[in-house]
Amino acid sequence: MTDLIARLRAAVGDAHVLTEGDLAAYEQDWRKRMRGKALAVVRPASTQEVAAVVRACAEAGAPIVPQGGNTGMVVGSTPDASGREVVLSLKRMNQVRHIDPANMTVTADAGCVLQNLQEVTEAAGHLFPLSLAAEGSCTIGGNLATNAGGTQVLRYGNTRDLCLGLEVVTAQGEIWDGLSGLRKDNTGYDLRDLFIGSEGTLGVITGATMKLYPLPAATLTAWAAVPSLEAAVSLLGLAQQTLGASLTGFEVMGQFALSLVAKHYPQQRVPFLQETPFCVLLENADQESEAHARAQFERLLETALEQGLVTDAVVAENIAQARQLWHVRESIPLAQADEGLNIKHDISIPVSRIPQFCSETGALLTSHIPGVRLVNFGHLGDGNLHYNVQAPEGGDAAAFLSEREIEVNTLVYDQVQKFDGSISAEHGIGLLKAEKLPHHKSPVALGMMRAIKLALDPGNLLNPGRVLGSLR
Ligand code: FAD
Ligand code: 2HG
Ligand code: ZN
Repeated sequence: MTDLIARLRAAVGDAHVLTEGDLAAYEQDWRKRMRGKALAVVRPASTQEVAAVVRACAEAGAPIVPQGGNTGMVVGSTPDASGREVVLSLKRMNQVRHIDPANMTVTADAGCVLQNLQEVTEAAGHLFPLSLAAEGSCTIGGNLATNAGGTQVLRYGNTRDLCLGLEVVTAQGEIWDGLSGLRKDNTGYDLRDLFIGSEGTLGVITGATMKLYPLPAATLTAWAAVPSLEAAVSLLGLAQQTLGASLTGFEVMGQFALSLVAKHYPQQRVPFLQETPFCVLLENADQESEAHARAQFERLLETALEQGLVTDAVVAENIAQARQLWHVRESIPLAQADEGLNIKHDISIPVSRIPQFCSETGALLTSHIPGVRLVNFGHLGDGNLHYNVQAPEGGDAAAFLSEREIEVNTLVYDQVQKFDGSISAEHGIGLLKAEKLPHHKSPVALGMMRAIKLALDPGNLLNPGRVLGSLR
């Protein structure tokens, strides 16, 4: 392996091949579920350098773990404990390459931090709508590799829907320049869509061309107390009817999830916390004017109050207030982490069936595990719930996970299957859910996925074991 390290150093420079010192930022996943050991962390600065790194690793038979911001939720971007895997960090490839205003596209390096991409495009007068709480550290390459969702999917779709072209280094170390800004291109198989959502198992994304949108004239945020999940689903229907395409976000938050924010961040004010089992956060991005958006929002909320779908509501008066409301919502994953290790289920269910799913599954879980705490929130507008499970109050969270995680996952995922849902709506499979995938995907689908993996990466060197588990 000394030969490999020497080749990596030659490819990217000595200072960018890390083999000692504190590598926790690269070896530990965000949720602290696993800590691995890398053979080396390599930080290339260009697509050519990525290609040279991949070629060197391929010749040495060293597995590669691509890594962006390392904010993933399913342990996909950190090395295993073998000490054999090379972490390929894209963080130095962080430039916005080009904005094409007439084509409404932006082309950026894969390691470009999402918030930076949002800010640069906004300064140029455009909206890049992908938005999630990790945006200050996740990268556009990681967003593409996981096909991230976030809080604007209702209006703009997932990351896949925002992407027009990719640049990828293949498992053989070749560069595929697919950086097209075309909205129509039917010239055979869609290679771009193959790499999106492949979680680093098929190629290393080094650049992307993404769609831009006009900035809205006004964006308003409302927070509503709802008496039940059924009411939240009806409110979603009413909001879609009233606001049409202006409805850009519709998030639901359970009382216990919000109480964790109040507990761990007492400086934050959580509206209606004591009064209601669920709150909903709505966003209305209007192309006309703030007055128009406010009038529409008020009409919606008045009707909802009359119909008993909402018991109380507040519309943010200004941007600072809107940010505070979003901050409460986005603090839930952090507050949950502060509360202790936990089990996450990032599931999607047809929206209409979510209330029944929650009442049935909640009853099953509490009868199996008295005192279990459900941290329930998510992107209701997309049918995507974060149906998370926290150990009973005062219990040892690590012991709870080692004793009960398999049972809890089986119970929840069996319910998801019963309700025609998916066991991963937006976070992906990684290492954490790889064992579960065969139970929830048809043998035909799995067979095609394995065939694609072996065709593109016959040596199984790109993120081996993630998504598909062992290929043998
Ligand atoms: P990483 O975590 O570094 O990597 C994720 C996966 O992609 C790994 O398998 C890795 O190998 C692969 N990968 C990374 N870069 C590349 C590349 N250039 N080429 C090939 N493969 C690559 N996710 C959502 O979908 N919606 C949310 O609302 C959301 N909110 C979050 C909130 C918080 C507080 C946190 C911590 C996470 C959240 N996430 C959310 C999860 C996470 O932010 C996303 O999965 C994000 O897309 C990961 O980007 P990253 O750059 O951190 O990727
Ligand atoms: C979010 O929507 C993220 O905030 C994280 O997808 C979800 O912590 C989670 O379970
Ligand atoms: Zn989410």
